[in-house]
Amino acid sequence: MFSNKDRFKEAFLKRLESMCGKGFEESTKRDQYHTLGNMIREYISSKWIGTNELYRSENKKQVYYLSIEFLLGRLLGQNLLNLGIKDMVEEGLSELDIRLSEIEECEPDPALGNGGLGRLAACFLDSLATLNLPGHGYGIRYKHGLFDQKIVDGYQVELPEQWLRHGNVWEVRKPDEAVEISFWGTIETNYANNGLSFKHVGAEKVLAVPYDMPVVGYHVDTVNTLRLWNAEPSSFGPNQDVLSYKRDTEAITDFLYPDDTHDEGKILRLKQQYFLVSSSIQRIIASYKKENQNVRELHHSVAIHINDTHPALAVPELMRILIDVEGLTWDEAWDVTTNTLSYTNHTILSEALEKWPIYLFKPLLPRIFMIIEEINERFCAELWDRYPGEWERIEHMAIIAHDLVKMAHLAIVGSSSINGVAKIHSDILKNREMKSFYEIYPHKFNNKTNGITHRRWLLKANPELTELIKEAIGDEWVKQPEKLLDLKRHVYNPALKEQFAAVKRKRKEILAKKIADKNGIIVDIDSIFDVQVKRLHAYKRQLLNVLHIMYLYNRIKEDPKYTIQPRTFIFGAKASPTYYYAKKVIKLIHSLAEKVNNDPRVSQVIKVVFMENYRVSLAEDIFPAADVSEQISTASKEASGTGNMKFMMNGALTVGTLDGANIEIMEAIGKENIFTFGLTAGEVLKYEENGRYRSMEYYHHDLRIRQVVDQLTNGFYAEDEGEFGAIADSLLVQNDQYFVLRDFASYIDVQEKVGTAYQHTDNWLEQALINISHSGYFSSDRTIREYAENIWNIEPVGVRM
Ligand code: B1H
Repeated sequence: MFSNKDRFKEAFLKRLESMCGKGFEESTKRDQYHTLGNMIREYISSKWIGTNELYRSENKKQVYYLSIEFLLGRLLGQNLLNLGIKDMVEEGLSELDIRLSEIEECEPDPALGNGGLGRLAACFLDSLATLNLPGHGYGIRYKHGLFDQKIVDGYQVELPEQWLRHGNVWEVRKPDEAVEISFWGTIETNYANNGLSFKHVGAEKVLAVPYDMPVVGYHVDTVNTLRLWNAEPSSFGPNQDVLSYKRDTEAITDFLYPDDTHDEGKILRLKQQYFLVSSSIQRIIASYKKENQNVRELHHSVAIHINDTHPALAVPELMRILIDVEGLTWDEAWDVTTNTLSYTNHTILSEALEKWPIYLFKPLLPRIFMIIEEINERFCAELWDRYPGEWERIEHMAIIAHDLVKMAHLAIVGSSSINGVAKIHSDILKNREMKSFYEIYPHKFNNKTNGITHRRWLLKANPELTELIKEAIGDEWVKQPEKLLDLKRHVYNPALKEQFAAVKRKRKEILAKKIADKNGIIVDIDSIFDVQVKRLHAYKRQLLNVLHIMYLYNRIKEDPKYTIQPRTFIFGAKASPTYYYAKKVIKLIHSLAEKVNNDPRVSQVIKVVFMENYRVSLAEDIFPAADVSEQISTASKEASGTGNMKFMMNGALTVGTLDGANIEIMEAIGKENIFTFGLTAGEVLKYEENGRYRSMEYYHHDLRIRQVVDQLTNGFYAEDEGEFGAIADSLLVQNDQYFVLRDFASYIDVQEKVGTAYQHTDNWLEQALINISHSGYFSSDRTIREYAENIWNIEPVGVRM
């Protein structure tokens, strides 16, 4: 049906009728979306089956990527692109007077993740499939993904996300592969003929039903699987209240916790984590045993990756199955477990560190808790041998201490590999955060700098730039993104610069139209589009950006002769619903926008725009239109960042601190092609150690700072003077934990340089092109190759249909 345009059209019309029970004329856009989606899923299915059969028959090692989040974004366009049938379908549809882009808009944007961590998992899936690597994602099929954000009077309001309301055309329910998960109950220990055995009695059982989604590689026949688990009632005992049992069970996969880099510590979250881990590992072992006899050799055929600590219960769960079900000894099971598992750390922020109180943990997961106790005892005994008498060190490293289960310690002890997500982050793990573990396990620690899939963030999001690059250097880079470097030879070519400027302009116009439609704000296409889009968090310092704009406002008002390059400041950010400070910053951005955009003179040169409901699909409109990328986290706090890479790939210049992957971006493109400022990570960490920072001094000595900070609470930005009190307090009363005031002057300076640089158009365009040409290194294909070779030990399997 996809062999040529006419066949496609014919099949489409026929399918539309049979699926929707109406003729073409009466069909809605959504009918058309569902029809096309189903046709494509069907088209994929032969490749999907073929891939699975091949993996079975070749019996090569496979990796399972366990993640509590997969921030997929819409799949229709990406699948069409990867299958190589997008142009044909687009043409066929247009002959039926249907615009593919309008159909794509009908697809809900599955937001099964909060931010970088979940989006990284989605990029990895795309790279695994494209590189023909046998790797699959295991996650949770949340009924409600990350909330939809509405702005009402400048305040964030959260609405439940409803991606499954009209069904999901990509998924296949596999009830035959459902497994049972046990919560609560007690453990009976039996001393049978010279061995112990354990029986979990009185447990509450939950059924985990898998829903599989195909992951289509780009222009290859490999189709891997993303398996999302759904919680459903299992059998229940005679005394159970059926309705409340059903409600409690389904609650497990009801919603995604809306916290980014923050640990919620709720029992339902722990249930989610064990639910994901237990169902995944049970199934992985079952499918291993179909082709292999000996579970002692599991690690030769299977690698299981733990994405942050959320799936760290994989350590005791794998032990449980190997010992209680498969009958291995402790030592045998430990050998298999530690050789199968690997773990990525994504943050050093202490508020993100997962620590479960025993009083919650032990009753919910009694057997798992016993196993963790045993792991802990053996680990502490080893430490005692190595550091006799060093109680403090041992207490500090223990997996269970002060009535808490420390998930990071569990993951470190139970894995063969521990990696950070950018060089500086991995170094901080080794030399500070996890120093004591690095000392005993130096071989386990390594770095894997994050990447993004250029197929979504360049080919799909920016077809105009894609075409331009192809015209300049051909298309080898599409398969080998590092070849974008070929563009470097053309950077000074005036025609290319001009064409790039035209592409950027076109994308700015498209975004400007969206802004006009959604926000009712008319922005100047010739202004710098200066963009900060990411989760709202104090450490990411949206506030620094805001204070700079407040300063500019004051400058423009006070000095009639002050001229600057016009700028449009664009924000997009969701705040965790319970994060008070973050929500106040959103309100502040709106109050600032109100003032700036309505001032006759100021609004001639600057505008402030907050784009509601930032998500993957909106991001695809924003990155291609950006001139300036704001990556201004407090140095040492942003483990890597991945938005920075998406901007770079689309030819925006970075204003950034020396943090996360910004540093590696700078090393790739050269210092002269990035605008860096502020404290270094070393300086921040030193301040944190010696406690010598006094934000008040900066407030008193810099008039610009005093003015903007005072304006937070003197009625300038809110009638209610208390409205932004919490923000002012964070800066002064709480001594500015994230060094906003410390970096303020440096940020103002660098922003002035940006304004001037933009006026040297030729030079700016060259710098933008240099950024693009070095962005290939930051493709997740490079990252995934490194994981495959150095951590998972997996090889490509040549799927050929
Ligand atoms: C990142 C998280 C995170 N780091 C806890 N940590 C969560 C932690 O729901 N939770 O409990 C959710 C998310 N997310 C991000 O990972 C880092 O901040 C980024 O710097 C990094 O680029 C990204 C991917 O590695």
